[in-house]
Amino acid sequence: MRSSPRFLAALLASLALVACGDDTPQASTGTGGAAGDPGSAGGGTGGAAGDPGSAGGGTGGAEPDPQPAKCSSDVVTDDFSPGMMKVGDGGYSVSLLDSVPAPPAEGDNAWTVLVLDPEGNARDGLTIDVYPFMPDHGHGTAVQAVVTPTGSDGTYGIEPLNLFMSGVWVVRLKLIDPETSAELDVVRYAFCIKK
Ligand SMILES: [Cu+2]
Repeated sequence: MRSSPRFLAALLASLALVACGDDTPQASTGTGGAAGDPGSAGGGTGGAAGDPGSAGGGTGGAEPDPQPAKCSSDVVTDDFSPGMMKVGDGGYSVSLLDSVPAPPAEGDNAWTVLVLDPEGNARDGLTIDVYPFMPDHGHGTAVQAVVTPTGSDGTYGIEPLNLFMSGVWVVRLKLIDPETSAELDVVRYAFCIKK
């Protein structure tokens, strides 16, 4: 069940979206539709090229960085902001309420997330599987993040989120119904992690 074709399709679709520099629509609010047809992954019709080079916010920043992160040029990353929300194909939303440190950085991070169901209700009691992954290197982390409910308001703590090297990390959160083991939704964050 866990590696169902639907999941794989969704993953591929998301990767395709990321690669096409079109990740932002996932963050849109609104209940409408929840269409989610992962099958459209192969789409990538004309013009989707984009200029991935503009992803990381560019050079020439004010603060000198002795060891700038080697972020991929073809993965669009998110700019961290507290509360940033991702909506999965199934209509569930995950808001990243807080990250320690903020923005996420190399090493162990602690996240607090809020999960809402498609109707917008806080959703407690879910199993959340956490998959940090570096797409440019093809590896995750050996350190298993522990997910702990932090209240009865749909919030969960995630730590340690072991982003052990600088570069692009895609953190995938899989929402699972603990009673049926059914996968309810998947959302993902992508950050350029710096030292
Ligand atoms: Cu790596």
